[in-house]
Amino acid sequence: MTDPRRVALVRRPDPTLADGLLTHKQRQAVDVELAARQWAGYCAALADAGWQVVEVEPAPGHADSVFVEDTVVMFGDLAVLTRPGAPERRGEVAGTARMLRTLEGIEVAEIAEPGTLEGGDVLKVGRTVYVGTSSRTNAEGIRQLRALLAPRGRTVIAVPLSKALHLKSAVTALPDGTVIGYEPIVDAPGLFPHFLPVPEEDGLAVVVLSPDTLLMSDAAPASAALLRSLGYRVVTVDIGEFVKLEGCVTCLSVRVR
Ligand code: CIR
Repeated sequence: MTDPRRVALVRRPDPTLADGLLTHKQRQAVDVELAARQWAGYCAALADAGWQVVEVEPAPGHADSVFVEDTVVMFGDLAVLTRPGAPERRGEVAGTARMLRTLEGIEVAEIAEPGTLEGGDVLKVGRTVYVGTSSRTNAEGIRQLRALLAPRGRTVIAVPLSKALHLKSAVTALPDGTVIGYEPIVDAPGLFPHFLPVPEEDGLAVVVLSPDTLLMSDAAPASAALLRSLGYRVVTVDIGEFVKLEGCVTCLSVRVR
């Protein structure tokens, strides 16, 4: 059994990565070897920040499996396995489930048919859990998540989403609870008590590496400068090949604790 403290789950890009699903973007050629180097750089940034980087077993033939965040959402010791709205992605969940069962003290629940939910739609801010009503997450999935979390003292707030793939393709959160987003693709910024627009779409996604350090794409210098001016240290990585497939920094890992 692995001690789950400071574990970050990742999944190596599949050789078919370039065939990943697209919803809002036009297909661009993806350099799979460059993507592999970018992925290694992303994992190194997590490790440098003190995370124990643990690989989930590959899901052969699943082009989008590198976006491991979509397969599970962690709420403290509770892991909620998802049921992706994209049928092509459902085969990615079993490997994540097997990995989670090797982590000590983690309780595993799951979203069941006909519910659908993808991890990219779930944004945790303190005890509040915002869930995007995307093309991948349905009302039944949100109901099931609410039923799992209400007894654990967490409130699920559903957020309309029409201009982005996932909720976290439009907004993410800073350690102090400020929700940051790229306003042109946020349906209802007024739903968040503290909302701060960032100047670049590539700048809306942050991974909280520690209470004062954020990981973000290197393609958003003005947003990075804004976040630095707020007192955060910002580490940047090149994830350009994954952005072509509608991914961002958050979706490439699951921080367990
Ligand atoms: C998909 O369409 O499912 C992938 N091409 C991108 C998933 C990105 N995941 C995320 O932002 N959580």
